[in-house]
Amino acid sequence: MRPQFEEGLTLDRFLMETARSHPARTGQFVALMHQVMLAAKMVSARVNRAGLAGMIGQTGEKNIQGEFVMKLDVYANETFKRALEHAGVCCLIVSEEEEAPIHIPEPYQNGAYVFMMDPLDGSSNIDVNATIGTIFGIYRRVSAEGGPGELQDVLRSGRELVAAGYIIYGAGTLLVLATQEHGVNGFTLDPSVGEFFLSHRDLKLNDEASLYSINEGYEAQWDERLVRYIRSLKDPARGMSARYIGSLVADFHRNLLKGGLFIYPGTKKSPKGKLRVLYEAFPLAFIAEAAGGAATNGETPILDLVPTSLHQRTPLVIGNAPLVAEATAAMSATPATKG
Ligand code: AHM
Ligand code: MG
Repeated sequence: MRPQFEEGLTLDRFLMETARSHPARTGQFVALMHQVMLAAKMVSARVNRAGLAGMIGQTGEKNIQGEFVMKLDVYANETFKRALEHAGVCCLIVSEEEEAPIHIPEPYQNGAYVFMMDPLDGSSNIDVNATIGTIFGIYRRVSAEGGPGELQDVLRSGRELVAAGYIIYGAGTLLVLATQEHGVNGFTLDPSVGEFFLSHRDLKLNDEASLYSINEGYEAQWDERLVRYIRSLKDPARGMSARYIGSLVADFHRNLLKGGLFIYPGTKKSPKGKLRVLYEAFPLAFIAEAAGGAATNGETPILDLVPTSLHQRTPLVIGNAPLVAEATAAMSATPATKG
């Protein structure tokens, strides 16, 4: 049975207490999470004064996905990278902002973990002060300890994740962490003391799911079955309502708390959709399953995928399990033949 943690517990103490129950502990996971907390606090502080500090706006460069890089994306990427490179806890880092895997530079030591991140998700929302976040997933390495990490450490099934989480920089800053053993817990940053405190204990998706989230602006590019399914959700008898921010992390978090369905489908133009397997879909699928929900690409549970490249994309259907199952069935139903 899981220990019951009281609200108000710091993330620091939560990590130490949960690590105690791990027979094979090396202290590296706790040390890694300390670096995540440090980077999260630095990015949170910068997000809060982004307008003042001139961080809003674009650097003028494009990133590897061909999108304009915002200044805050660059800052978040550098901050998380530095924090993790220097602590001797990672052997490889994968970032949305960098095409190649990031190896640990000399003279720092290689550690036991692989860290995958979208350092600042929802970047189109930066300059309108809407909620953005950092998404991360963590593997334990399979290659030999001590040396640099290898591609086999990262191109593997999502089922092998040891932990995943996200940090939301919104009205407040919240770090949500999911592990196999301790489920999903949320910790809110109190900026006046610089600590994350347990505020959302053992999160489970709300059963009374009445929200759906999809970018309906792309309806003309959808498969007809998806068009019909989304229309069916608008039947007043279903009592559903739409919410879509355009920051995956914020859309997911709201649906986690309120219950709902998020879909970023493949389209005629982009059959694999937009979202990335390793550092967007995998972490959120891991969290969704740990919170009693489900995630699929329409055919396969997301966590069963085994990516073959670092920046691979996938359609994503995620949220309450009954809604995910319903959506998947509707989207894969044999199209009616025209008579
Ligand atoms: P980003 O990682 O560059 O911010 O892009 C991913 C974002 C997600 O946060 C969000 O779900 C999606 O793009 C929104 O895309 P769209 O504007 O096509 O609906
Ligand atoms: Mg993103």
